[in-house]
Amino acid sequence: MFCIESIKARAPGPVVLEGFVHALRRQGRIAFIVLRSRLDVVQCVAMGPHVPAIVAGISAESCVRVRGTSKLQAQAPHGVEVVVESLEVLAAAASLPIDERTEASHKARYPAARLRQPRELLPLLASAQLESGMRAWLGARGFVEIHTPKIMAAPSESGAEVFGLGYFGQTAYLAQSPQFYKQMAIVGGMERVFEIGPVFRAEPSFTGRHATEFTSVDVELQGERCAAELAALEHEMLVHAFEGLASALGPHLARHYPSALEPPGALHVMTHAQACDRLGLPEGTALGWAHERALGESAAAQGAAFCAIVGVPWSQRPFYHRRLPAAVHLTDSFELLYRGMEITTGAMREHRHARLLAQLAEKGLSGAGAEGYLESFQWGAPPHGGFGLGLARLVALHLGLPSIREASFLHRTPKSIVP
Ligand code: AMO
Repeated sequence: MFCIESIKARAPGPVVLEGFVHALRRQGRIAFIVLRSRLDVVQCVAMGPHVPAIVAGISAESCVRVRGTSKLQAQAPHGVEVVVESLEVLAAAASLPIDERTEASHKARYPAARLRQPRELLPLLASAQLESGMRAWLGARGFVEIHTPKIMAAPSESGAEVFGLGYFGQTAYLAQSPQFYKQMAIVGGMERVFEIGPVFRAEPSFTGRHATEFTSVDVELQGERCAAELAALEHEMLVHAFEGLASALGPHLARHYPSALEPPGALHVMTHAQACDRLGLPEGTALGWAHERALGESAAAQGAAFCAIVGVPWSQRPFYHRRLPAAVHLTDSFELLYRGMEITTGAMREHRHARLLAQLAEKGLSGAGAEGYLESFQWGAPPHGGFGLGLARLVALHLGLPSIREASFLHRTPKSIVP
């Protein structure tokens, strides 16, 4: 692994570099070998009678080790090049089965080959950077990272979208979210927790917004606040993560995904009723993707990439969301749209045991398998709330990718579970 800035900072001097052959060009007794490490490339120059021996048998994308001397060279890309003394082929590459022009679904079949293209690798590096930016922001505010089981005795969200699996003679379920567990951590006194981990949804959807397995950023915290305050907290976290991303990968993003460098602006907040009004819909209408896009456009017209919709009807929310005391047909919950697409659902939770059970019954649910979650509320659950954010959606929207597949290393859909 190498970094072009550190080669440049230490030039002139001896270097040993390992990387992939990004490009190879021969001009008589001179050969230019462009070496790549992640997104960085450096030009290596081999000269003299040993050139044929050095370049013999090197194919594009082979993994090689170059020993040589770096020197500042104004004409070279990034102003530095390496004069090659020896080159060792560590692993010769057969020609890649895909290139930049290959159709995205076919590219997805070859993840290792796909990532050799910097434009395909960059979203994954951006995703990791956003993740660490969020982690740092949360850690600095006293949030504790937890890891909760992904095998559960009951569905954690809607029963319809859950994968069941055989589990020693009984049925278990893959976690649709760490919802119950993150709340139980709060009831247990952890005060502020988060988890960044896999969740599973048995949704037979083939859109660019859905996967059957994805990474969810789940946050939960103790304290009396309202949904708009939770949305503001998430907005602050995301702005921080965007800034960290821009400073880590700014020049690469500017080249490939310039939309990632556009400032998101202030958070735009509206009630669900106002959203319906703005769209000319009857109050209480369930909002779909086209509605979200239209709301995103109207927020963008006011300079806001983020739009929070608060006060979502109870009929559209899960049993654990707290209702608004002055309007019990509404919940103290929010959806966060980014550039016109939902990336988050969040809410204040119903923390009063009797009311939680009443809401469960009102939704026609038995709570079977979720007894541990439900009973914990008997022991004095503090007011709390939180949210769940789909990481791939965030990355796709931030970079302007056509779908979450391009924001994922290995994308899972109802029809794709290989490789
Ligand atoms: P929800 O079910 O809305 O809320 O999910 C939260 C966020 O996860 C993302 N998401 C998806 N991403 C890719 N593929 C999918 N199939 C998919 N489904 C959802 C979206 C969505 O906004 N427990 C609550 C969160 C909470 O209240 O804390 C929950 O999971 O970006």
